[in-house]
Amino acid sequence: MTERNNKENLNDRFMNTIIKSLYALALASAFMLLYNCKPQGPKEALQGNAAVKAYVPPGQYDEFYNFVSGGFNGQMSVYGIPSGRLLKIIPVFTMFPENGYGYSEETKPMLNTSHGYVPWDDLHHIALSTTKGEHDGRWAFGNGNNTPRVARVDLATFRTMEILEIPNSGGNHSSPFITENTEYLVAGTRFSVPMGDNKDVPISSYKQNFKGSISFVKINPETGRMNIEFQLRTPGFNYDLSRAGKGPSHGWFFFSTYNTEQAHTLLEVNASQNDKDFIMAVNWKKAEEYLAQGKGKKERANYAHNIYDESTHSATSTMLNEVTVLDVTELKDIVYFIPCPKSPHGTDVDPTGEYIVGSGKLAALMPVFSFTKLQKAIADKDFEGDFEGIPVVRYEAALHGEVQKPGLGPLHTEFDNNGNAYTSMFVSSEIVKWNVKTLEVLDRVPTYYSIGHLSVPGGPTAKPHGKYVIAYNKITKDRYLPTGPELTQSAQLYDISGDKMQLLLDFPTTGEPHYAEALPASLIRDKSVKIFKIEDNKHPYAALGEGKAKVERKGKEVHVYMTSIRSHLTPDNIEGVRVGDDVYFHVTNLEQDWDVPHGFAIRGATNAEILIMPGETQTLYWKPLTAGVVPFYCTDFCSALHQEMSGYVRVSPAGSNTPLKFSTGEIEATPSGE
Ligand code: RUQ
Ligand code: CUA
Repeated sequence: MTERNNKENLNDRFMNTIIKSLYALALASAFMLLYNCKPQGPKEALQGNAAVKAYVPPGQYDEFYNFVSGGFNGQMSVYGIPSGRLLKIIPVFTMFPENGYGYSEETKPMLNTSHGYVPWDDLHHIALSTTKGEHDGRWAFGNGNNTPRVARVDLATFRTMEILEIPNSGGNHSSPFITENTEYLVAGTRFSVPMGDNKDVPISSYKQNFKGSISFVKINPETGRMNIEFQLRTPGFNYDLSRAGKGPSHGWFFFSTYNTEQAHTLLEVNASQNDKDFIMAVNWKKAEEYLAQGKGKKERANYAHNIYDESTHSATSTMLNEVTVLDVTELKDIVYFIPCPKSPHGTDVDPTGEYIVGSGKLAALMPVFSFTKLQKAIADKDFEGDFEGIPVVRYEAALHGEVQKPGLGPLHTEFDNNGNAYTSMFVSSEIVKWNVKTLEVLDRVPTYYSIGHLSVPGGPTAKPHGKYVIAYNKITKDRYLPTGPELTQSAQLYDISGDKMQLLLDFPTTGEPHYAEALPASLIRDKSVKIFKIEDNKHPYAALGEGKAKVERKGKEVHVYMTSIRSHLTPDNIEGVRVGDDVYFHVTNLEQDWDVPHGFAIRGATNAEILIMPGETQTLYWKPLTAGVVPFYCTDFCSALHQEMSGYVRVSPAGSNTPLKFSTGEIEATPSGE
């Protein structure tokens, strides 16, 4: 084909897509007219007892914890449901000045990667650990979408305990999704990239050189520790989202894919050509067999594994250098493709484990596949062809049925405990409720506006708790007081206990919420850690009592072993520090009482404060650059005498011989001549 022809071809396709998009827009507007986007005035807002249903009286607790991804803020936030009250922000992939995460010496290793210190990421999905398919309240996992990583948060401390980098990945979007007993967490690459020894190849050689990769991260059932057990090398296109099978389909994973066109430019047009992309069905038990037979190939790979140790209150970062790869184009029966209309986004498995829902972003219907039929089609070799040697199952052979006219732009589906599904419709801005067996649409409610993910408490598990669905919307527009060009992000709570869904509450969220999960508060409330026992503190620089406080010099390094207790820091007078020293304040909080953190900050430190929990030690690094006397203080209003909780460091010029001295409560006679 000549270049001109190529261009014309592209132009044609571009026009085609524009026409299709216009058509979709027109349909969308028609929908908007039908299902008016604006609330119908106070009538709708006050319908029934909406306010009462979302009201949690002062002093009372919410029924559910909602763990919400923060998207581009790299954090996880925790809300109470039904009140929508923000309870906590958990920094995961992002530095957090509020408590010193990523700023303190102890937490810096958490953000180490093969690229060095990466203090930001884009956290899209949450997975709460399960046992026998049900929430067990142990851990929350999250993905770093940009610099591929997965993280584990402990639900007893609400802290990030572990971050594992994912090598051979071009962006970790289809992650973290977990198996029913949290055996594995998956991390699938969104972008295919060149892999192996030669990665310096022309972008136009996508079809030959670009590959996909799915990491199976094994979770230690006792400790929660993660390690990459194996990676599947898969055909080069985009892997978007995933869900594990459960019950009868336990042992399988399902991934949505797009860009099976294998385009590398203007994907908006070029990746929307195929009528159907694939849902990739992965038989991971089969992969385990191959692994046990030694069929995996060891490959060099460079990636960081960061672990926070609760007894030393410190993280360590270890660089690992090998992964085991199983090539699914060579090893048969691990992977099958199911055709799925028009660039599927979400793929979701219902609580019984029998039905797999595909959500084509550009499709006018939603296919629901049957696991039983899929197994039969595989056994009967009922295939319509292959893709790079991988069998493509005949669409109708695996199909349970199609949800007709569900709405526009289906993205994600959650389930209740009565056999119903709830699908978010991005383009028509609504949640659509339908029956999983009969595929009949039962109800629809508008969302304000452009819903992305949605969450039913327990929605992805074998036993959904039901009751509510929460919408996480992409556009906020006029729902709140304007705050300049950037508006707050927005979630909405709906009651789903009746036949008809009912809007109860709008609440703002931080960052951009993608996926979220909710579990009953009773699962974790009572095991929440209140303090760290001081006698268990194994931090090498801890001062386990005021008598142990001291200051030591090792060359240019000055280590201050400091303690904090209401309402003083020990020592609070330090002399003998010199310009250019590397000063480490190791602050041990001696309190053994719930909710009494102390903070520490010193003037001019190019650093955040640190916030130290009872029984814990944290370290702030400071390099004084000018001589003088520098105040430091506690940043957390801890008692009536909090403002008194402060001290001074005297900094002398480099090379001076001011003796090293430290004290608290010592009053000397004013030295004469100084
Ligand atoms: S995505 S709005 Cu990054 Cu989970 Cu679907
Ligand atoms: Cu300690 Cu304020």
